Formats: sequence, C-alpha cells, structure tokens
Amino acid sequence: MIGPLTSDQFFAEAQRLIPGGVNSPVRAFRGVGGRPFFVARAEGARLFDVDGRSYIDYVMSWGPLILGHAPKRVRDALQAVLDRGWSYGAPTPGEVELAREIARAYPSIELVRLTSSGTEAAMAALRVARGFTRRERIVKFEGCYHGHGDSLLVKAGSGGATFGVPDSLGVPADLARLTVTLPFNDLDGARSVLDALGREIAAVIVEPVVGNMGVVPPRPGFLAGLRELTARHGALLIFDEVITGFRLGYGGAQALYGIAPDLTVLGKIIGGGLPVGAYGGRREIMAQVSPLGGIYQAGTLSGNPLAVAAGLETLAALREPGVYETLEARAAAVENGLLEAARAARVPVTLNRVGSMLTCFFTEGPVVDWASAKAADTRRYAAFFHGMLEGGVYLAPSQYEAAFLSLAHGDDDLAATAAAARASFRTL
Ligand code: KE4
Repeated sequence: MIGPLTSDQFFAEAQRLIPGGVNSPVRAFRGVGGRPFFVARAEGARLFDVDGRSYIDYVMSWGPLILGHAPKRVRDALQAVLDRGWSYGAPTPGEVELAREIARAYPSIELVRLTSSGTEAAMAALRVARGFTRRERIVKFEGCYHGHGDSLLVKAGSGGATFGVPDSLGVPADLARLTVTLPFNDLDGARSVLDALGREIAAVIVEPVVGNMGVVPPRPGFLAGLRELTARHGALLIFDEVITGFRLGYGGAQALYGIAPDLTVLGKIIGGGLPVGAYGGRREIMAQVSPLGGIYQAGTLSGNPLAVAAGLETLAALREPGVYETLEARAAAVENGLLEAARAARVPVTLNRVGSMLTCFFTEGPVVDWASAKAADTRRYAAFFHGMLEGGVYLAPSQYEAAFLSLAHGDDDLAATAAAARASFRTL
C-alpha cells in the first residue's frame, strides 16, 4: 500500500503504471481539464477524497449506485457471501434467483446469461443476433455507446448510412464495414437503411434513452418505429439498458415506452456496484447460446456470488413502494435548481432529463442527437464542472455523460447542489 499521498501524488504515480493513470479513460478528467481526485471512501451521496475533501456525488459509479454508496443492506448481503467464500466457477442458487428476478421484471427476457461487464453482454448480444439470423450487418446510432467491443467502436463512413469506419485504432476495417451508424432519433434514416439492406441486417442496437452523449430521450414514435422496422425485415431489436435498466423504473425503458425488444443488455444496477452485465431475450433466440446451441460465450466470473448478492439486494430495495417517485422528485429538484441558476446568470443551457438521469448541455438546444449534442460548449461545461467541484459537487467529468440521482441524495444535498450551481454559473 502506497503511503498517505495527495491525489496529485497518487496521479503522478498512477501515470507511471497505468495508461493515463486511470483504469477507464473518462476518469482522467481529459474532458474537463485538471487532474482527478483519488477517492478514499464513500458513503450515502458523498465521496471523500484522499486530500480530505468531500463531494456530493452525481456520477454514482456511472449509474450502478441507485441506492447510494455503501448501503448497509447491501454491505450485509456481501458480508454473508464473504463468510461462505466468494467465487466457485460453479452454479449457485443466487444466480437462479437473479435470473428469475430479471425475467420477472423484463417479460421480453425468457432466458438470460450473466457476464462481468456491460461490454461483454453487448458483444454477446451482437454475436447472438448474428448467429440467430445468420446475417452479419448491424445498425447502431451515433452517440450511443455499448462498451468497447470492436463492432461497436465504429462511426459513420463517408458513405453516410452505409459502411462504417473504425472509431478506434485496432478495430479491423473489414469488421467496421459491417456496422452502419445512423443519427439517433432518425427514423427515416433507419427506414431507408433497413429497406435497402434489411435482409442483411442482423440487429439494430440502441440505448432507448441515450446516456452516452449526455441524456437524449427518444422522439415520440422512434422506438416503436424501430420495433416495426426490425420486425418487418427480420432483424433483431436490441435494447442496451445497461444504464436505463432498473433506472427509469423497475422495468427499465422497455416498460416506460411499452416496447418489447428481441434482446436486452443489462449491467450496472443489477450488480449494485460490483462487476456485472447480462444479456437475454426470447427463448428461441437465447436457446442457441452455448451449451444449448452453437453460439459461444463464456466467463470465469460470470454470475459471481458477490455481484449477484449486491444486485439482488439492490433490486429488492428498488421494489419497495415509492422508490421511483422519490427518485423522480429529487431529480426534478436538481433540474429546477440548475435551470434557475442558469437563467439567473443568463447562460444558455438545455437540460435533458428522463427520470433520475439528466444532463445540462451548454447549448441553446434542443439536443436530440449527436450533431446537436456536440454543438455544446464543452469549455463552458468544463468551467461549470470545476466551479461545481469547488462548491463540493461532483458531476460527470465530461459534457457527454449523465448525472445520476440516488436514494441517498437528501434535501440538504439538493439545496447544496443548487447553491453550488448558482455560484458556478455566476463565474461563467
Ligand atoms: P461496461 O463494460 O463499462 O460495464 O458497460 C459498457 C456499457 C454498455 N452500454 C451502455 C449503455 C453503457 O453506458 C456502458 C458503460 N457506460 C460508461 C459510462 N457512460 C461506463 C463508464 C466508463 O466507461 O468508465
């Protein structure tokens, strides 16, 4: 254990050992400038850094911690597992219970497989769609992120709605060409691609409410349109609900918007902050997954007892009456506080919110897709971010991420957030 260093000293040491000093790029603060603080501990809605500062946290581990940090009931559930050993590589009763709970909450999921990350689950869902349909092309949307699988790190090629090109070094061009990337909310674009290439399209994958360009809700009719188009062309509709699953309501976005996808990708909340992912869908599709069928996917720690216990306890807490109404009210309070502060300072912003996930874009707006999201003034967001940090509030260190409320955010936190916003907006 390295001794009691400051965040800056830890960061200097981390950069000697870890690419960019972080184990996931967004944590390096490159989207907002400055250097990341290093966390010592967390509790409820608060993070405490190694320098003795504390922050009201709206990153919440990027979504999983809908109950807040270190809730006692989850800690007790984890302790019970620790006392029995915590990894076996063999089936456990908890995995059956979590599969049952997911299938009960998501009627479109008849069979579900757990993984250790959302990336794995999204990659597996694509492979299942390709194996089931015997087709190779997929469609995704600009600004949607589905983990770092090769087929999904692809952006629209010069040919617009035809062949994709890699969005990362190391992604084979031949593979990228199989991914068509369209603007989110562009149903006409989806219709023309599916009408032209329908017989070749294995799947359309979408974040039903986007979190990864900042929060962008679907236009009325967009998701239903994708459902109708994919059904008509024999392509599978995949909802990536890694963020929205159990966030927007217990049944996620598919319950909120009344759309039954063919496959669903889950993560984050179902692990309560421990490594997890899941993919599942109709029995006839998932029955082709090994060892039942010829589509292979595996994982040493899939269904890990600690992640399963934390997930089950988190979901149990979310079944208590009034939970989502509380989250909605608190998120609305944060939205109003931010908007009032921006208005008082005459700073143009667009605030997109669905349930307890929200993003304050520094642009006149509206923000409905990647093109309108990237028009945001990221320098102004960065200044706002640091102003909020000074005020003891930790927002996502990128304009293109979501802020998340938890059940641990109380009235004092909301009032302090509004006060920090008034002060920060005044400096812009
Ligand atoms: P993971 O492999 O990071 O568990 O999940 C990938 C993933 C898949 N689908 C959606 C909709 C996601 O949002 C994610 C991961 N989300 C990002 C934040 N937007 C994780 C944070 C990070 O990359 O450090």
